Amino acid sequence: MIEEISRIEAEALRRVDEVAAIDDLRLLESDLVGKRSPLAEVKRAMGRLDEGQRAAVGRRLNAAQRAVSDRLSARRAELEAVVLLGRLEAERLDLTEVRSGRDAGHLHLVTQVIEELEDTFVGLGFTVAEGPEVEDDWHNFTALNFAEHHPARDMQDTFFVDLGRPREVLLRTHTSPVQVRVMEKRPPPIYSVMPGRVYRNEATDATHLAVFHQLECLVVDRGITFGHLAGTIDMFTKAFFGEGFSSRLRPSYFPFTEPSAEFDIQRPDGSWLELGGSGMVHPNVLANCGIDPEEWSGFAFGFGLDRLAATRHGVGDLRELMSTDVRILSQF
Ligand code: FA5
Repeated sequence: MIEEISRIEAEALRRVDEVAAIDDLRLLESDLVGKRSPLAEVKRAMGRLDEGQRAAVGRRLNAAQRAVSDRLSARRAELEAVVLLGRLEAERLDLTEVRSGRDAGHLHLVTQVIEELEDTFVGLGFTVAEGPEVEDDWHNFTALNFAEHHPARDMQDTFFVDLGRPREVLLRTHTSPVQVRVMEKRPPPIYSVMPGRVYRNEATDATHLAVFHQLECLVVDRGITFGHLAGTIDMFTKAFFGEGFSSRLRPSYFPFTEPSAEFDIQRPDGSWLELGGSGMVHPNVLANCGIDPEEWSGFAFGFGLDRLAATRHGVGDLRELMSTDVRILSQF
């Protein structure tokens, strides 16, 4: 009987090795280890043996069953690997094709502007700071001296987030809350710029987006005056745009600066581009951030980056900056 088992085992192993497809292996498996397999027949026949013989045959039978199942598992793994390789090969995407060509892609126009402005300001001795896009009322409004029910809060139409108390959590409407975060975190002197995405609940048109970008500049030090503000704006204008450009300030109102001014830049052809808002940091804002307004003073300005990028590249409609159309994107 032991010889019979050896013969069945050798035959079974040979058949496993010969199988070439995973489905055939499944069929073979039930032939070799199923209830009607030759080894199962042997097991049934063992009942007729006496006890001494039965132990020896039983050990041999177990070894044969294990050898056959081990060979089945090994062959299954081999065949599954072949199937997987075939599938990977069939579904392969050659991504290098996209990367190596002339149309290899580039940074978005606004990202290019942000990186250039950061370089310009870092060159002037500023650090770069960031803040969250989901803000709270304190940083976006209250710390910036927007009175609770003052209409100034409606200057910037706000997207509120359904979280916490009503109107407590919102998508920041400007980058000015990052000023507050910077002042809360570290003591003056502060020379920082803060670029980022902002959100306003506005109808979009050629000059307005609901999601756009600003860059904020904040300086807090001893003896800072309006002259430093005007001088810094003019210096950055020339460093970023070139010597042919200049800037001007016009009186305006923001709750967080006093006095406040809008600022424009003049192109070499004499035309003006309205860029952003500015002013001396309001003493209430300094105090709200734990800075003594008797000892320190500062200026801040903030401007729109999308209008800047669009003007520079002659894009007439800001909405085109949001386009995913390759015919538009590949022009820049
Ligand atoms: C502000 O957001 C102030 N935080 C700016 C500021 C900073 C003032 C520091 C004083 C001190 P304003 O809402 O005017 O100000 O927006 C500033 C600039 O963002 C605008 O001049 C414009 O360039 C850009 N901007 C405003 N709304 C939109 C919009 N819907 N789409 C695209 N750009 C916009």
